Amino acid sequence: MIVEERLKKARELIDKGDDFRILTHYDVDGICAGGIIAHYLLKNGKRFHISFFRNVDKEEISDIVNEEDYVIMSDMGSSLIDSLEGNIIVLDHHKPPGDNDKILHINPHLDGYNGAHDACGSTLAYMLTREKEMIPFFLAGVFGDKQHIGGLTGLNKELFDELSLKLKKEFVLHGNVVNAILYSTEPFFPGLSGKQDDIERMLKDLSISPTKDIEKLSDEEKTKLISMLSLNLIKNSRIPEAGRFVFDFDVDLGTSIRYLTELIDSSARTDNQSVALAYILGDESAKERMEILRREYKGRVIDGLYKMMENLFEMEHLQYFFADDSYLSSSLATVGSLYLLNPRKATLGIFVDDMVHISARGSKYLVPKVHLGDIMREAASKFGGNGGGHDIAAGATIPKGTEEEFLKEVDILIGKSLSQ
Ligand SMILES: [Mn+2]
Repeated sequence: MIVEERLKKARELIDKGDDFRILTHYDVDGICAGGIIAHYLLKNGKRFHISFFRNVDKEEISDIVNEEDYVIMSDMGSSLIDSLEGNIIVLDHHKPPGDNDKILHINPHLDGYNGAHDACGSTLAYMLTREKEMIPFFLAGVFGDKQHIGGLTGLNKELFDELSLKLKKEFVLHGNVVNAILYSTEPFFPGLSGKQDDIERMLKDLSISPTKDIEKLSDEEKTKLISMLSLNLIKNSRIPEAGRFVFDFDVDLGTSIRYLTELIDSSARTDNQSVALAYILGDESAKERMEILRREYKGRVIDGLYKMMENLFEMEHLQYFFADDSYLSSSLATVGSLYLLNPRKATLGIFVDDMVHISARGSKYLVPKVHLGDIMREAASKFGGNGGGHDIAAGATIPKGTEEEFLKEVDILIGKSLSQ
């Protein structure tokens, strides 16, 4: 297997160096992958300098690479594979345009795996370093990239089996009952999330003390709470199975991996990657800061969701809304498409600065026929923009003023795919 062979060579290369530059993606998977590697370097007496990237700019990366003796890229790098040479390790799971033996290119696609599902950046980082204490962060990367949805496959499944880890459906909320509902966006409970007085009123009706921890509720209290929240989802969501969203897959390692993923995600989306990194490297006090960031970010998402529900525009095969920033636009599109909006239509979040940025999400109803990444690419190129991505999650950037025509084009292309 190419991956295993090159991982071994990568460990040998790390043994040789003293000083490493880690370049990693800004999101949960990127933070976890980069953090797992940084932890390994420190443990082995090496120094590192880590940088987080939202966009992989070829010139910027090659400037850095030229200055450094040893470079490790995680959750990114395969797209630049042709241009790299030297003491470089690339651990990426995005589909590579090719291979390059002038560096150590480690990508599950090279062994015939599907990088969208079978392994993510943190999977590869864990396989490189094999440090048991980093298992929660391997898992958070998998959850962050939503690779566990639909069941584990490929290298993820192999590691789960090897480490005797179990994916189980659990109640999604944790900790203080009021706060748990107050900041919940996955799922989002319309009329409760973000509204403390309404939550307290509901809890009073159910005779549940608002200061209690969910873990300490009696079976009867928990059952009442779960049915009330389920009912909220059934009433407010357009997704037929919404009532079941109060349970979701999790791994219980003393703490909930789903919750850990939310904490790291909030650091990522508020551009506080270093806080999550500090936590991965063992600074327990960083958890409190992540908690604050989670509340801050969730509060913004919840405000955005209420606005989205009031200002949603519908076309035949898509629904769209405007958001205040680009992180928010993608979070809102994700939450809207997974938990709230019409699952028979694509969901598009639009953010405008000097260009128009679109985050597009499909659904399980659309995916068999509609490849949003291809549609974004085709429609954007027609209006002088760029687009692409996965079948279910994609994006595009187009010039200002073309958005109306662009949306019409996307609507037509989705319709065409559906009728095939
Ligand atoms: Mn990733």
